[in-house]
Amino acid sequence: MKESQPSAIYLKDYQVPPYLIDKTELTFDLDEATTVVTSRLHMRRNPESTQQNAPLVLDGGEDVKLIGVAVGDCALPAEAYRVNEDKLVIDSTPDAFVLTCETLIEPQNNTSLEGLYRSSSMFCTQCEAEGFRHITYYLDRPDVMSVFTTTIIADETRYPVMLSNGNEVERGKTEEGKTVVVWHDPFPKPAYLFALVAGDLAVKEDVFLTQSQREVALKIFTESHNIDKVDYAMEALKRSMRWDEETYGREYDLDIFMIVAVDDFNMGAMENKGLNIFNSSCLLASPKTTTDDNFLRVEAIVAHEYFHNWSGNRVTCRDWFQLSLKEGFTVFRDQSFSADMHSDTVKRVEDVSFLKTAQFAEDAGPMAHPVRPASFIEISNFYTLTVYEKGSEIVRMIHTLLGEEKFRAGSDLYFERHDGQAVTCDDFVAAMEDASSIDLTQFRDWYSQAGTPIVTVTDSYDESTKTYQLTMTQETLPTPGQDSKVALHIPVRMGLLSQEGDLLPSSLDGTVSDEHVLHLTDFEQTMTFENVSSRPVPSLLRGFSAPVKLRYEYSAQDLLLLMSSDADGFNRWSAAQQLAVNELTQLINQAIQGQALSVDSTLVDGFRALLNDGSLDPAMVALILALPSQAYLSELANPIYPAAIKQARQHLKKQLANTLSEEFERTYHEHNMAVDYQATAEQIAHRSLKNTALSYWVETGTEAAIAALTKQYETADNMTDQFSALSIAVHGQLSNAGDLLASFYQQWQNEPLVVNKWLALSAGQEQDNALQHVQSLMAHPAFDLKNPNKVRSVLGGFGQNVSGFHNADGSGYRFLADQIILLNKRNPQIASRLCTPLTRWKKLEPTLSALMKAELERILAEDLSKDVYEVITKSLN
Ligand code: 0A1
Ligand code: ZN
Repeated sequence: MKESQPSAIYLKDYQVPPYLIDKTELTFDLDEATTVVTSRLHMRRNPESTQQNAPLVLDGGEDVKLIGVAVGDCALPAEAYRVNEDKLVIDSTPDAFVLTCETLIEPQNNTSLEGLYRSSSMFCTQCEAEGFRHITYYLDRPDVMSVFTTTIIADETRYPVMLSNGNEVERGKTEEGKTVVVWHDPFPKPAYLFALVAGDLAVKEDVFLTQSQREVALKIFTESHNIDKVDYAMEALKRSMRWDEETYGREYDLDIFMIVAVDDFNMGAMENKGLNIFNSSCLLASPKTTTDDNFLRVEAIVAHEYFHNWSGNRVTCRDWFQLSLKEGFTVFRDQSFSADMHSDTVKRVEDVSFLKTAQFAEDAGPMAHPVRPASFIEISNFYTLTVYEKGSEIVRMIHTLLGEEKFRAGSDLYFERHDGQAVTCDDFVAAMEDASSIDLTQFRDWYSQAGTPIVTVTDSYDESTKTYQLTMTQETLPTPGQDSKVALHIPVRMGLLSQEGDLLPSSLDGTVSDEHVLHLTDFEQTMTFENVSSRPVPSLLRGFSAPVKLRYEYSAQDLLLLMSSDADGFNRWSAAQQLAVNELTQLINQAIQGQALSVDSTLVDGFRALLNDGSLDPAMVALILALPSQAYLSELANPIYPAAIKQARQHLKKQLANTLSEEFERTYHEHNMAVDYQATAEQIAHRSLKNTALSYWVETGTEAAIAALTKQYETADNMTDQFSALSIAVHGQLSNAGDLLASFYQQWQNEPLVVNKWLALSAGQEQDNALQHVQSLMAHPAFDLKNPNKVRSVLGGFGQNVSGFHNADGSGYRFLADQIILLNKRNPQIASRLCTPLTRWKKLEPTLSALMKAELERILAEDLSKDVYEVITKSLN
């Protein structure tokens, strides 16, 4: 452990910056050995600051070497400034001045992938959240917005492409023959949106005509061997640009929009102004190498980064506590876009499943925090599911409360009022409120209160008066640092069904309708519906109208009725899922108690009906047939017995497969169509049902099923079908799984993104010697500890491996802890993310829990990065 431990910073301590930077002029002299960065910052004291005599304190990093600093024309003598750890402090400055700094950095030795670094043969940057300070000394905070001019000097033979934000305004040569390119971005921006790329890159070009008839040049850059895989991203970009005009009235503002793909990247992608940088796994796509899921992910991320141009760049965050201002809103925008491009219900089911599995777990664990955190040690740890996904749910609830039209008016007002500013979540809500005249005072608590509310509903029906009463309570359990909780404003969209499954209109507060939005604002509330002609079955929380845990005692009959008849597609899925959860919960308990597992007939009957109803959307049928995941069942369990969950799932799947084998076989063949691959909703739906049916069918172990799988693997003309066959063989533990894995690697060893999928699947393979297998993968030539995608594939895959990771001797936990210690200093962001599975130790059954805790303690004994330190200490608290 270090002597002085990292300390937290607090939202309540926010102060406006004492200095402003109107203009930023940067010169990069790029070189293999050292890169020289010269900055000229046009600075002045901030008239709004109360600290008029404060010294100038610039942020830097231990990896930045200061060569010289000048104020105006005068180089500062050594006694006029000091470098304290990572800050440059200048005690006295004029009110307005130009500060010149010369610094040296070594991008080739930068393994953290923050600031300027090398990926393959190119230079690239990642500055969000606080990466810019690893390039040069600066006021590296989002409320300091500046107009950037960037000069790049490099050897053109190695770096023919030299890019930065905005427009290219000049090109020339130095006396030594190096090439000089100057970029100017007219829009003031914080340093976290700065970007630079230099390399030998291929480009795909296109043009977009905006709604006001301006031509925008679109350019996607990759290493030359990947340029055949960007067509899909380019089309997705154009769809996004059009959608943002049509849906939000937002037009693109520069004459050029560029995207660059890099192989080494900590996250998915980054919205730098006019120059987005993408993890190649989130940009490149082709039918032969990319699965349906990955196509949709590329489209969603291209859209997400593009939408940030308004929600994030034109209007940005005042401080990092407000991160959800841009992320929650932008996720909501990308989710709506994908829903519009494909299927609304399918998209909602996928997003909600993810939220309920992963965000709910985060919100119930030691890292639980409000969507607008009140404090943090390391901001990189707060790019979380809570800030992103729950943040999006908050925006969605505002949309539900205001309705489409007023929501759009609120968004228009927000962009108009705050264009060019750095603002807060509260400013966003205020714009929504002002444009709609709807009071969101209580609603604002969603931003400051952590934890998932539990909403419990009971009901009663009075035959004689035809009235139906719903009583709802809400409770949010304590989270770290928040012992007592307030009642939130929870919108509950709902309707009533008759026992025959028909819509049952009702009257609530004088409004007669099939559907109502209830406002749960107290800890307990009763709603009375009038004119309800018969005893209803309630369809509650339609479309998942609020991120809560709903508790209502549905009978199996109620669930079957909702599953087959509810008007809301999302709730049809939700009822089916509840039915499966109920079944699995019983099986898990039997497994824990060492009893024989026995499956009830309700779910089997429900699935049979589903498979025999030809009128349903195949995508929805596939979603319903996919049993609740190991991770979701772990979220619901307390304590978690991983092996019992796995056993219950396997048992149920086999029972369903054996009982409904004919239905699965027929469904497989019905949806196995010969078509030219396209990533359209319709084709994706058929493939997903076909492959889901196959995964059941092979559980029967019949020769016909195995032969169908093998044939599909061998003859598939697209990665979705090939990889599905392979995964089914691996997860179904078929005897040919090993051979197929080997042949798959042989075939795809020169396609790194496909190899990453192979690494993840191999690491997740349940087997007796799972740990040794993962260790051999890390020694495999395809593995590279410097590449975050590969680390995520192997260690992420291993985290899902129940027999390997949760091995009773603790070896799986020890192995993961070793990798965290190894990466702690090299790449703190990745190391910190790898800690996530270990943060769940308190919920595990006692023996595993103790083993996991011991590993957290072992990590804590190391000299830790801020990132890892924060997660480990909070987990042990
Ligand atoms: N703003 C990006 C996410 C992002 C955050 C940090 C990064 O580097 C550590 C990179 C990307 C987004 O929301 O897509
Ligand atoms: Zn984002």
